[in-house]
Amino acid sequence: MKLYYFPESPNSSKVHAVAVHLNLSLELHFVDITQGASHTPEFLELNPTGRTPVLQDGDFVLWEATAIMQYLASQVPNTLYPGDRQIRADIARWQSWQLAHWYPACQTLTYENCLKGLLQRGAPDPQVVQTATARFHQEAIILDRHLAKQEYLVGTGLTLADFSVTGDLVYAVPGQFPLEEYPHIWAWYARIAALPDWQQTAPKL
Ligand SMILES: N[C@@H](CCC(=O)N[C@@H](CS)C(=O)NCC(=O)O)C(=O)O
Repeated sequence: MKLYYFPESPNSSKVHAVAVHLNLSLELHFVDITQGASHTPEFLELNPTGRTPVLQDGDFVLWEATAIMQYLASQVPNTLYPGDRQIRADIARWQSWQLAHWYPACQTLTYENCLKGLLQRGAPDPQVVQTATARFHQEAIILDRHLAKQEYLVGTGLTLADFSVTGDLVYAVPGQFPLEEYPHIWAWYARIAALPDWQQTAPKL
């Protein structure tokens, strides 16, 4: 299987981490999105949205990190994505929340407080940061309360849900996420970030 990816992006690194965790061998293809490499005619044939990551398994091409993680985890029996219907639904719940609510909350802070400067697009907009911070708190409270009760998002062990939701915390420090009030999120993130597969694949900040 081939993975077209941009290693500095959590969307790519979380997919890569799952493959490493499951001992699945992937042929890695670096796509330099900073140089427009995800908008070439060849790449758009693979993914018309012009985004990474993309998985290619023979004739089957799959984009969207969450779908790719589920596909990879469906290749071999494992505890990241157990067969039990309710556990899978619970994982889907957190992955859906991540896509719909957590990612947008984190992404705006990452962009305003970190990427904008790196891309030389000016200073953070205080109004946007204020609105994004309020939105971040709204979601972080839910996550922190949940993690006060259990070590991992679903059941008692590590699952795809943890890889999905922690991905957005990779830029927590440069993105100045207001995480001081959320000790359970920090402790959980530290546990995931210490995993050898995460260490091997996480963006090098
Ligand atoms: N919802 C997509 C988001 C993918 C995405 O936004 N990828 C970014 C990197 S973080 C990208 O490749 N952007 C290139 C571009 O938009 O030109 C997923 O989960 O895979």
